[in-house]
Order: sequence, then C-alpha cells, then structure tokens
Amino acid sequence: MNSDLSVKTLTLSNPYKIKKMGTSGLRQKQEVYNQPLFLEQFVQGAASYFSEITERENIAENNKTILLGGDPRMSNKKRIDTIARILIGNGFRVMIAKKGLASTPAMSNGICKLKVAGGIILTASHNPYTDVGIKINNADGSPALEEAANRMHDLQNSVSEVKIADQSALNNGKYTEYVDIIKLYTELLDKIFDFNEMKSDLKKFNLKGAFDPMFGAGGPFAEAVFIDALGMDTRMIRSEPREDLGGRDEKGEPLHPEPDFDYIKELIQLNGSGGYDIVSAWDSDVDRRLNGGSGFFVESADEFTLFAKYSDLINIETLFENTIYFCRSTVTADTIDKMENFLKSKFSRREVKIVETPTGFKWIAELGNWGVEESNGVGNPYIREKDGIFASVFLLKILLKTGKTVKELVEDIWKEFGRVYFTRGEISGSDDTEKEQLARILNNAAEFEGKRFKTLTLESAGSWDYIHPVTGKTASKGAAWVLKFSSGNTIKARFSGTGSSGYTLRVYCSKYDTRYDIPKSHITQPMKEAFDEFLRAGGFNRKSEKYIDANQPDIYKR
Ligand code: VG1
Ligand code: CO
Repeated sequence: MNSDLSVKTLTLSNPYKIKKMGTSGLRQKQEVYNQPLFLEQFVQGAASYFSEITERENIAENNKTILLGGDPRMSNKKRIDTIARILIGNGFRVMIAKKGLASTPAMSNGICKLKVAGGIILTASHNPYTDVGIKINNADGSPALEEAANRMHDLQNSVSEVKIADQSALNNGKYTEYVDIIKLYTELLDKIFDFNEMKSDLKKFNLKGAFDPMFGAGGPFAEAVFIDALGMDTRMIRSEPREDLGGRDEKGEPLHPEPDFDYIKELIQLNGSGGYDIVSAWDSDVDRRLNGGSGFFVESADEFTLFAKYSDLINIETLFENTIYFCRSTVTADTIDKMENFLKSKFSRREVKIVETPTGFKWIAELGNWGVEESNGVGNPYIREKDGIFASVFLLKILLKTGKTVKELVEDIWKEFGRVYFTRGEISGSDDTEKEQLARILNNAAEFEGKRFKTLTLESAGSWDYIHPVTGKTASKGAAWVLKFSSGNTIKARFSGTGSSGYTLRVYCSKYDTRYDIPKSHITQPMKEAFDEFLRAGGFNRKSEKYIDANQPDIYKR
C-alpha cells in the first residue's frame, strides 16, 4: 500500500439485507440510507463488483478510476465523500464532479470522455428529497443491466468488511480529482448542435424560453447552455439546486422533482401566457424533460416522432453502423410505430427496426440509445442515457430551422401519421396483500375476455415478454400486463420499480385515431372507467387515479 494512504477496515457485525436495484438504481428512504454503515455496505459491494470486472480485463483506459456525482438532494455531498473514500480504500482513483453536482446524462458523457471504468450517480431522480438513490453506470456510460445488478446484489449481501481510506485522500490529487462535468457536457451539445449557428439564428428570430429545473441539478446546466452558450432570452424558475428539491406542498407532502403536469404549475401558467416559444421542465437528475411552447405541451412519444423526422439535423445516421433501432418502452404510446415506412425510406441505407423494450432506459441504452419512454425520458443518441436538456436544445433547433411553433410541428406529424392518445395513472398502497390481489386479477385477466366493462369489451389479455432483438432470447419476462379492449383501446399495467415504500401499479391507456383534435378526455375516460370496472369484477374496489391528463392543458378541449 502507498505510504501516503491510510485505509481503515470497518467490520460489519450485523450486515443489512440490501435490496436489488430496481428500474433505475436503488431508491430507499433517507432513514434507510442513513442507518449506520448501510451506505458503506452498499458501496463496498459496488466496489467489489468494479474490482471484479476491472481485474478480469481492462475495460477502460483509466481502468481503475470511477466517476462520482449526483443531484443536490440532502446529504448527497457527504455521501459522495464516503463513496470516494471506500473506492479509494479498494484501490481505485476517483474523479468527482465539482460541488458533487451532475446530471445523469452529463455523468454518462463524463464516463466516456474521461475514459473511466464506470460511474456512481447519487440520485433518486424524480423521487422527493425524502428518498436517496444510487445509480451505477458502466464504462460505456450506460446504466447497469440485470446481470450487473444481480452480481452487485450478491456481493453487497456478502460484505463483512468495508475498506475505507482516510479523509485526507480526498485532498490528494493522486487519488481524487475534481472535474468540470458541466463543461464536458456543453462541449458535447455544441458538437451535436453547433452552438454558434444556433446563437446567430436565435439573434435573428429572437425566440424566448422559460425553463424549470425544479431545484434539481439542472439549473447550472441550463444556464451554461441557454444563457452562457446560446445567449438566449431566458426566464429561469426554480433554478438554484436545493437540498430539499423544493420542500413540501401546502398539505405537507414532499414535492416531486418530476416533469409531470402535477408538479409544474408555474411553467404551465407561463406557457399559457403564450409569451414563450419553448418551455421545459427537467427532473432532479435532468434525464427527463417535459417540453412545450407557445401555449402547447408536447408529449414524450410525440416529441420523439418529431426528433425522428428531423434527425438529419444531428446526423444520427452516422452513429449507427447497420441497424438504427428506434426504441420505445412497451408502455409508451406506439406513435413511432406509425412512422415505420416513413423511417425505412428516410434511412434506406440502414436497416430500421422499431423495438419495444421493458420500462427502464437501460434497455434502450443497451441497443444504442435512440429511444423514448412515456415518463418523459428520451435518448441522446450520442451517449447512453436519456437526456432532458438534449431534448430541449433539439426542440429549439427544430423551431429555429423550421420557423414553426411546437404545436404546428406536432400537428404536422399527427396529420400525416395519426395521433395516439395516451395517459398514465396509478394505484398506490402500502398493503402487500392488496398488491398481491392486484397481481392476481391481472394475471387472471384472460378469464374476463369477451366481457363488457362499461362501454368497452375486453378482447384479449395477457402479459408481455421482451424478446431481445439481437440475441432472440427472452430478456425480461412479464414486463407488463396488456389488456386489449374493443376499438383499439389498450391498457397496460405494471408495478413501479422506483418507489421506496409500498407499491404503485402504473396504468397506461392508449388509443390511436386519425383525428388529432378530439378533446383528450373523450378518449381516455372510457378506458379509465373500463379499467376500474374490470378491477371491481376481480374484487378490487379502489379506482386508479393521478392520471397525467387530469392536469394537462388540452388545447382541443371544447
Ligand atoms: C419510472 C418511470 C420509468 C423511468 C424510471 C427511472 O419507473 O416510469 O419510465 O425509466 O422511473 O427514471 P417506475 O418503475 O417507477 O415506473 V428516473 O429519471 O426517475 O431515473
Ligand atoms: Co431522472
């Protein structure tokens, strides 16, 4: 051992039972992560995992270095120091984002640019500040998949000792380096979008933006991009990173830093004023976005079709050697599917495949990262993560290049390909038997085939497995329940994998129509009612609620 490094060994007399990572990392209440030596045990397991894979072979130029950063939530900075000391104690060097602050996409980019063996991202993303989360990313910047999660889980649950370096290692350049992750990220976006060109277009057309980083990590990134680099006329709200991510609402409930209509009241108002050509909100680790402009909000799947249509602007064809995978998670509206022929002729020099993946961006990242999730995540095809600010800059670029409004752009798509009306709701609870009951009803849904629920008839029911498009193997079984009702009304459901307590059943409703200007609730309401009635028939008497279209401004409302 180096003489300038002092490493202590902590013995765990009562190791914790650590859960396996879910949809995206491991999220637990602050109280859980704050238990004595809990974080230490988790990180020792992760360090052993990184040791294993870096000892087997060189996976990166800086094979023994790990990048650390995260959102501003309570105590994360202190946690980053602890994580750094444990990694150093296990023979690694660490690079840490300045102030510990980084977005998930910027971490993904940083891992690649700095050529390190992986990254640990301290974020519970859209969960409130009362939760803590850790995401683990691979040497190519992508989130850890099942195999890694399983191995890490085994290692974390067999930890008996933690090796931790002394605090002084954090001030020793041999072991710790502080890196400007924001600069690396803005350089990437500049390469993709050409900031100089955008800046002069912005001067010409004088577009205005309103942006809401929701007190997460996004503020400094958005300022660096929209104000410093693009010189845009910008209104920023909730832009300073805060430990409490905005704290609690009037009812005392912690606010969710999640770009959903429920949590962006002020931005909805600003957009409603009509004074902004582009508006965006991002979640606390800035990998999700909700975009709009001139009074209109664009939904995730619709915006992705826009990106696919205008993808020449960012040269995506050159990123894919043989096949371009246009991915959407299976629960996301199948809008992109309607464009299959268009995309095949547009990219005739490549094979085009439209792929349905399970929930969790890791599945999309694995295939090359041009994809979308219903929860407002969309890929940055240059890195292997979803990326909120990338999506906003791309939309801005399209606005500048076409001279159209967001609404005009989206309506063009709907007129050509039709519209998939979509909403997502949920049923939450804390009772395990209730959760089991819901699972039982959904597992046995086929028994109700042919039955009428309110205005809709259940035509078929089953569960969806992910068949990997490259290996042809079943890579994820039962990733969602699928209920097909009459007239193309489709409901999918699955249990959330990001909660820190209880259960949440997510309910996704969608229906395709060639007309685009029907008030949304006319289409979604019958599906919500049919689903509630279906649950009642199975003996479950609560309704699904919190549908995202409840607070969504619908400009076609009559
Ligand atoms: C949710 C979203 C999913 C997203 C995941 C992580 O997962 O539905 O689409 O990938 O959060 O996003 P779940 O299992 O709760 O439905 V992030 O930005 O919060 O890391
Ligand atoms: Co997130």
